[in-house]
Amino acid sequence: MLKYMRKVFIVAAMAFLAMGAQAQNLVKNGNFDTPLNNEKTYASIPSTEDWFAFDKTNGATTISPATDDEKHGNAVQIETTTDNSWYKAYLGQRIQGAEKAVYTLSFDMKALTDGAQVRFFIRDAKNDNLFIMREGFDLSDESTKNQSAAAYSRVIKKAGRWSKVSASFDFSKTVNAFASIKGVESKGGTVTEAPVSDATLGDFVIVIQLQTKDSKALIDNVSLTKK
Ligand SMILES: [Ca+2]
Repeated sequence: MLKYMRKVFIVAAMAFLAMGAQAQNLVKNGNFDTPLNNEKTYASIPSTEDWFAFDKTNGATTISPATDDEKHGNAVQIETTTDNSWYKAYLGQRIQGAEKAVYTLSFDMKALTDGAQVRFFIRDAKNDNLFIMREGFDLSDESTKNQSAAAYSRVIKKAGRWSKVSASFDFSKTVNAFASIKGVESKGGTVTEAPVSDATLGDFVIVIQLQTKDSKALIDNVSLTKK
């Protein structure tokens, strides 16, 4: 009996350790076990802390619940019929509370059209022009002047299979513009880096969207975890 008890205790302790080692996912319902509710789409960020479909394209982009193979089950399908600007249409979730640390945003994606281009970033929930900065992004680096300091973009060449997309964000820093450094400067502006505020850390939105027209993809297993 004692021997059995000891065995149970060891198994329980190991399970506990395994749980502790796994970084906490700040995204709720990242696997869409509860299907996305898209009965209503939003043209401004809602107060909900659940997934939401943001749409300022009058339906040119649709974001809807979908199901795939047994492994993935519920997912979300994004379909575009027009090119998409960063502020127009996206799958979003409002999150309240991160630390001043580097976090990795990760998700599974299955392109349903060849060359589907996904873009993802993290913005302040209230300020339209305040973004968490990409990890390691250097505003003065000439080689990345054509890139956004806020957003990552990936092209999935071949349709039909799942792949993992991930990149890291530095939650100690924000930038005041979405466009590329060169793009902002060509209009006489400046991209400025600033330390993150408690307001941003306590209320931000993760954004996942397709960039180009006539693209379709499934998204699943979204996580935001400390690196
Ligand atoms: Ca799923």
